[in-house]
Amino acid sequence: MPRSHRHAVTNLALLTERHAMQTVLVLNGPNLNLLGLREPSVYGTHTLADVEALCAAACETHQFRLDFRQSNHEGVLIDAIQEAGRAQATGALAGVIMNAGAYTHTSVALHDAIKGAGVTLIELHISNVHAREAFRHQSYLSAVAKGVMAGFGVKGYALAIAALAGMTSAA
Ligand code: CA2
Repeated sequence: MPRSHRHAVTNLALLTERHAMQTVLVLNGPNLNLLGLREPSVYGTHTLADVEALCAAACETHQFRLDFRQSNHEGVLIDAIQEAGRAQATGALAGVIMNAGAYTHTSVALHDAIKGAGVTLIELHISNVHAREAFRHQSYLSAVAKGVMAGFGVKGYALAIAALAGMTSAA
């Protein structure tokens, strides 16, 4: 095979590989680092490390690469969403699963970031926020999210990854 064709084949393989291994960003907001360590009656006994392992398994099933993060800082979350928007535009990122914690109920800045980044984002809550205090019924994220997952415990993360896989698969 001529050298130039060999390059074409290699490039095609790299391209296919890139699309087969899109990244999913799982973004966790304030206080979620305390998961499993406090309030087990509301959030269960799984730690954030357990959630990361569960997401890693779900990503392996759906042939995604996992980028798993947590921050207590609104600006850091906004930077991550902007970065995700750029990555999705290149085809490298399938989407974002975001548990914004209490920022869900307060943050116009996160709303604007998601909208501005044009990123596919699934809003996630471990608890059923609608069965809790009235202040948790309001979300600044829902209107700019592709979908909302709430009340399925930490298994919701795996369900959301499966939902993203369903959205991005060619079939
Ligand atoms: O149900 C969810 O996943 C929430 O997003 C969790 C947030 C809460 O503010 C939302 O209304 C619903 C709280 C995350 C803090 O998690 C903790 C876990 C253990 C101990 C203390 C806080």
